[in-house]
Amino acid sequence: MGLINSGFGGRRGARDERLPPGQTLVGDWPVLSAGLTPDIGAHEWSFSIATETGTEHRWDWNELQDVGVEDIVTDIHCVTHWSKLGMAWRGVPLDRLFEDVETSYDYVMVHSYGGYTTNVPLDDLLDGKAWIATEAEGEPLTPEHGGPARLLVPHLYFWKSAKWVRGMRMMPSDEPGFWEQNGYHLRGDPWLEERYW
Ligand SMILES: Nc1nc2c(c(=O)[nH]1)N[C@H]1C(S)=C(S)[C@@H](COP(=O)(O)O)O[C@H]1N2
Ligand SMILES: [Mo]
Repeated sequence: MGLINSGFGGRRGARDERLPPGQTLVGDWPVLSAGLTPDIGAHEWSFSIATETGTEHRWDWNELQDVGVEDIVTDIHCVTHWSKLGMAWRGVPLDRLFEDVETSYDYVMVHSYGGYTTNVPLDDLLDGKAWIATEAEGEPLTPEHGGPARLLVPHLYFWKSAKWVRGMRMMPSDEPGFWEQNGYHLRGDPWLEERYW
């Protein structure tokens, strides 16, 4: 991966201040997938939120677009020490999708096509902090980067941003997803270096 020289003679610049501890800038966009890339067409994709009452809120591709997309510029940080600054994304805010969801549970298990899971506290998905992303850098998400749609939770390590996302299930307590069962931190704040537990 192409490393970008982030400093000028050791002076700390704006870029360094945006880099969490232990991270290195990359110019390209690495692909990190635990398994095979599922082949999901937008027409067969849907996203659902399931609550403790058995209620399931579901959006197909067109319904998701109708909720309303927004443009986001954000940095992303992978636990394997690479960060990418100022990426342009487009997606639907989770705030909008949770508007009609009634739940007393505080934790979410995120499920992907292909079987990947990751756990996120509900608070980390609301108040403008997370999106169902459908585009990056001005293009539809490619399959290897999670197309047609992935979760984007940029303030947490990038393993929380589940590719090929298909749904969320509310949970009464925090439970580990795929990488969390394999030693990754339950929350994953890059500024606190919550890498492993
Ligand atoms: N479904 C799914 N989502 C996933 C992963 C995965 O293996 N499967 N890998 C995670 C990890 S560890 C990272 S760093 C990012 C990588 O996203 P990218 O390949 O678009 O860079 O996706 C995350 N989301
Ligand atoms: Mo990662």
